[in-house]
Amino acid sequence: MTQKQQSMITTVQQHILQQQANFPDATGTFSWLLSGITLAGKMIEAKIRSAGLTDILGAYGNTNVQGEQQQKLDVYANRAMEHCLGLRDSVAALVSEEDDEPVVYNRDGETGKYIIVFDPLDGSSNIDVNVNVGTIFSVFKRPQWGDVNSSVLQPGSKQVAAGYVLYGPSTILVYTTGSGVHGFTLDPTIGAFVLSWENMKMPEAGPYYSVNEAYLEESAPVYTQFVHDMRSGKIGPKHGSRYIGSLVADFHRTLLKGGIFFYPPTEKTPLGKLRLMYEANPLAFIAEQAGGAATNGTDRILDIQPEGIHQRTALAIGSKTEVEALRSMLKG
Ligand code: P6P
Repeated sequence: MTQKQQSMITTVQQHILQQQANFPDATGTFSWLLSGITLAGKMIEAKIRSAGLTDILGAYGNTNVQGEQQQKLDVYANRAMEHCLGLRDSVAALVSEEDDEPVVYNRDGETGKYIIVFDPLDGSSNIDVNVNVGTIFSVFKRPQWGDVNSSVLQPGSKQVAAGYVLYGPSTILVYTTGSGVHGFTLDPTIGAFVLSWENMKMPEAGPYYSVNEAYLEESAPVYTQFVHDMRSGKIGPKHGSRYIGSLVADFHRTLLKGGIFFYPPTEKTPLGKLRLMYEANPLAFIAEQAGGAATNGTDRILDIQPEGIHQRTALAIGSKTEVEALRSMLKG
C-alpha cells in the first residue's frame, strides 16, 4: 500500500478517538475499552479462518446456560472476549451468553466504569457448514451507586455503545456510540479494521423480509398475513425472502439493503427465542441510529426493563416502514 493510500485510511481506533472528541468528559478509557473488543474480534477471526484446518470445529461437549450444545469456537470466543476485556481496568463486569452469571471485577466505581454484555459467537451452530457467524456487544456505564450486580439489568436505552463483528467473506465491524453507525472492514494485510461505511443509514423500506417460515404456523396468524402483505407489495415494495439463520448476518443485510428481520413468539418459544440483552438491545441501538426501528411487537426494544441477563424476547427489526406496519397489524 502506498504512503498516500495509507494516509487515506481511517482505522477503527482513529475513528473511536475522533468520536471521543465529541465527548468532552471522555478520558480515552472508552476507546481503550473498545480496542479490547476489536482485539478479541481479530483473535476470533483468525481462529474461524483456520477452523477447517485445525481441531476447533464441532461440539465442545458441554451445554451452556441456554441448554445449547457449546461449540469449541463458542468457548474460544468467550475466553477471547473475557481475556481481552478483563485486562481493561475500566471494565466493572462482563455478561456473556455463555456464562450463567456476570463476571465481576473488584474495581472501584472510579476505575471500573463500564459493563459489557456480549454474545461471543452468535449463530455458532452454523460454523460447521461455513456460514457467517458474529460477535455482538453492548456497553453500559456502571452507575455510581450500588454494587455492580444490581446495575447490570439496565434497559437498552442506557447503552453507551453497541456493535458487532461479522465473520464472513470479509470480517466487518459495525458500531455506534450514539453518533451514527459506522462500518469497518478488517484488512488482513495490516491487521486493522479500516473505515468502509460512515454514518450508515437503513433504507426506508427494503426488498427483503427475513423469518424462519417453517415456524410461522406456530405463531399468531397475523404474522402470516404480514408476510403475505409484504410479498404482494402492500407494505413497501414486493418483498423477496432471505433467511441465513445467523442473526448478525441477517441483520447486517437488513442494515445495508433494508427490509425486516423478525423472530415472533412461537409455541416452542412463547417469550421469543432471541436474547434481549446481548442480541436484541445492541442491534436495536444500531437500527435506530441508522434510522430504522426495533420492537418486540408492541414495545420499543430499547424501553424494555430486563429482569434477567438471559431474558428472551420476540424481535422485529429493520426499516421503519415494515416494522411500523407490523406493529400496527399486531395492535389490531
Ligand atoms: P432458528 C442462532 O442460533 C440464533 O440464535 C440466531 O443467530 C438466529 O437468528 C436464530 O438463532 C435462528 O433460529 O430457530 O431459525 O434456527
